[in-house]
Amino acid sequence: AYSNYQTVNIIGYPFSIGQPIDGVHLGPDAMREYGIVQRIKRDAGRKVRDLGNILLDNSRKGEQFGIVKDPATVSAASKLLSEKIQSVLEDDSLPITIGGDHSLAIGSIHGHTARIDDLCVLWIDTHADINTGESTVTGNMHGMPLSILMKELEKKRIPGFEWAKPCMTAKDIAYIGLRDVDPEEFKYIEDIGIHMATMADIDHHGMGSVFERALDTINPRRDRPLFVTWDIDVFDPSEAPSTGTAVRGGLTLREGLHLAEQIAKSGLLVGFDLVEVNPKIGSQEDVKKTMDTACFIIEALLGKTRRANVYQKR
Ligand code: EXY
Ligand code: MN
Ligand code: MN
Ligand code: MN
Repeated sequence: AYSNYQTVNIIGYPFSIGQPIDGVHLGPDAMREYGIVQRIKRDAGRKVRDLGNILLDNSRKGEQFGIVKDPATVSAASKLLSEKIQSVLEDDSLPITIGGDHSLAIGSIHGHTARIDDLCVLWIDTHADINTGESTVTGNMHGMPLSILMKELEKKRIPGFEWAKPCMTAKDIAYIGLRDVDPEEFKYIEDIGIHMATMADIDHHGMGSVFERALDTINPRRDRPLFVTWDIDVFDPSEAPSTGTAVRGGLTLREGLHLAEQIAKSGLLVGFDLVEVNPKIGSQEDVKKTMDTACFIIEALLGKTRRANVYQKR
């Protein structure tokens, strides 16, 4: 098992330029104020280090490539995250990156693949986040990170990401939770052959078998290190209202916990992101509920179960 790390390192990524709504860059500090570090320390059974926020440039320049907004700023910030992840992985710990918008996955996944061989990824999200410069309708880079990482889409890459060689292919990645996929994204997913478990699959098969089927696809011998990039908007807005691209018909908290507990139990987890919490969206109780949902998931990914309020030592 890879997940018997004794140290968990929290990295804050205060970035919002991948999408248009103000506030998502405040996610890391809002989660700290909410008590995420203490909550993990209380039950984690591991050392928890808060490494602070990446010192990045989160200012809009108004640059565009086609309709893609501020790709150079997104690239520079993601590069800093990749470098940070690589240095943290050197001292044998499990990095948790708290966003910030989902463009951060460019840096987190690149950083992990630079240090960990044979990495596979679960993309837990309402959205496919695989738009290219040609296919995007909004120009928002939080809808594009996977297109920058996929070898099969290298020819469609926008300039400015030369530092990040494409590091993922179809057999390395599986989606769980999709329900808002653009037509062009769906074409890419079909052409490339990426495994997708939509909300319909979850309704039909249940989260237990959806997880097993996803791992059967990307990790058949259960011997590949697993990275998880978790977009809080995968939840139903009733569970996580404070996020920029909420879509009804999402996960219940119980489905999310079932998935996170299975990931932890696999013993394969080597790192994860928790993205798109926006503390400026909705009422105070909306924000609190969203951050509580995020904390539940982080604790469950680190091994907390509903059997007992103490992390099971692996
Ligand atoms: N597919 C739409 C777009 O490309 O803009 C919406 C993307 C939402 C992305 C959020 C992070 O999950
Ligand atoms: Mn996303
Ligand atoms: Mn999303
Ligand atoms: Mn989102």
